[in-house]
Amino acid sequence: MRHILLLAALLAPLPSLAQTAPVEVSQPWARATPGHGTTGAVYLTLIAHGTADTLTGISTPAAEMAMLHETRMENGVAKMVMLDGIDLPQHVPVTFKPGAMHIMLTGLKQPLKAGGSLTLTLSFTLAAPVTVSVPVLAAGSAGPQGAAPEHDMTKMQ
Ligand SMILES: [Cu+2]
Repeated sequence: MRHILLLAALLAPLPSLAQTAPVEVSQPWARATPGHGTTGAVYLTLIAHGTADTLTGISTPAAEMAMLHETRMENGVAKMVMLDGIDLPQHVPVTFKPGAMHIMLTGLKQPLKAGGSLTLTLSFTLAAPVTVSVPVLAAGSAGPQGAAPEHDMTKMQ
């Protein structure tokens, strides 16, 4: 009897030894690439539900390279800056969106077509990697469901 209880204990989840809670990936989307374009961008929102974490890498079978980029304005000129990692504060959504942080795909194996999708794997310092399916939206799209308003000034006090 004792060894059966021991086995049950071994099979039960061990919260104390488990990795930190998974990072939630919500509303991923990519913009359709015009023509035969080989460069694309993916946007999404991340929430670290465990401890604070860091997004350290991105990979996809759809492109040769996936990089973390941020578009910054410098002297009125939009510049893309490559980031090594992105800090994810605990429980605070971090949003990638057009004109700001984005995941840049270069060397796309085929153009991203609206209605299609691609698979993306995100790696973190602490949490286990997460693989998501990213729907491709029309080239002019601002995001899923028309995207949440970026800043609702009427609610800001
Ligand atoms: Cu970029």
